Amino acid sequence: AAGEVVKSVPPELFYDYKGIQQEMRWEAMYDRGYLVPNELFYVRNHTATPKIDQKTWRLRVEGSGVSRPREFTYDELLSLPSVSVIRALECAGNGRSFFESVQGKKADGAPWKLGAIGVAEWTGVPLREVLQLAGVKRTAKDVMPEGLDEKKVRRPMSLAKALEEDTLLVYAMNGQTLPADHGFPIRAFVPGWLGAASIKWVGRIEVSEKPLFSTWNTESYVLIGSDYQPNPPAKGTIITAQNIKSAFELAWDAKMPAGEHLLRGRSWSASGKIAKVEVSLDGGKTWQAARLREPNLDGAWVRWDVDWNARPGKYQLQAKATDTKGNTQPTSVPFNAKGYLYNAVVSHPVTVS
Ligand code: MTE
Ligand code: MO
Repeated sequence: AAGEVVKSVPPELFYDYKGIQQEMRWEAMYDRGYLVPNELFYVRNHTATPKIDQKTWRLRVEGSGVSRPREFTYDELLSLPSVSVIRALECAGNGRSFFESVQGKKADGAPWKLGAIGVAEWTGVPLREVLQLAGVKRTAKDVMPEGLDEKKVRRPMSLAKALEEDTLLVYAMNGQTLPADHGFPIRAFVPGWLGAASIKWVGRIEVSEKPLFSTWNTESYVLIGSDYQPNPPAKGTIITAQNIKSAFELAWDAKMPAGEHLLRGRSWSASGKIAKVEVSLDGGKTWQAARLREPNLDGAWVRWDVDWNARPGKYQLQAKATDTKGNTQPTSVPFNAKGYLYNAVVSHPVTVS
């Protein structure tokens, strides 16, 4: 149903799945800058965007892992030291539709192509500041932010991840007050991890001396399939870090006139900067190095381009990125039931006439 997210999601900019999952169309990035503007950033909600009044909103920090459980008002939180980072946020299910279109196996969930990612500047208070004010214990193990949405979406992270300097409680996105759909008044931002760890509309943070679980790390956001082992109480491998991928800034499918084109795209890795991007204009037979365009920020993405004198015909364009740690995109990915972490090289269909 329409109206479940607050922002306007015109069909030329987004694919809509059930009114609550809005995928950025990559062609809309072609003439834009490094960051994805808030209006074009993908939205992934489990239910409708809640409306929260920041005057009555409180953040409660509690659990066996803190010695001084306490509450913060919005103003108290905003008065704490803050930092800004430019980083990618990506859904674990980004690329899910390719399990079906390439492998013929349908995975559960929204059939994202590659637009469930964005890069923004996130401004907020390091989570560790808040944890320290609540007297986080050395013996604390897991930290679990919880959303104020209908299903109280929540998912734990290790204390070590929570204490990293760029794990944030975010209140601004690209210099603007955090939009409702992206978690107003406060969202977690857990860099490099699956998007689901970056809990929106946070109202409570549980800190525990025991490992924490929720259905979002026992049933959802786990890799389930014959290549993965159950990991009780989780039904499979619990996902933490994201991987490496590439996308063309082209419509899906793309149609273009014959002649000279500047093909553009972006590549990203959660493990480091992109070292090189190779592009194939003939379905993987021959490859050429794309030109990389600065900036190339760690944990964000790099823009790249190649010239193409396109003759009439049907093409499968491919892009393959390698990061500075040597991670590269594989040719195939083992199937998992919920369709996470598909990062094989994708064939992008283009018709030139
Ligand atoms: N937080 C809450 N409270 N509820 C949600 O449904 N969705 C998660 C995460 N945080 C979600 C949430 C998922 S699966 C992703 S991919 C990101 O938010 C999406 O963030 P965005 O909508 O700002 O792009
Ligand atoms: Mo997600």
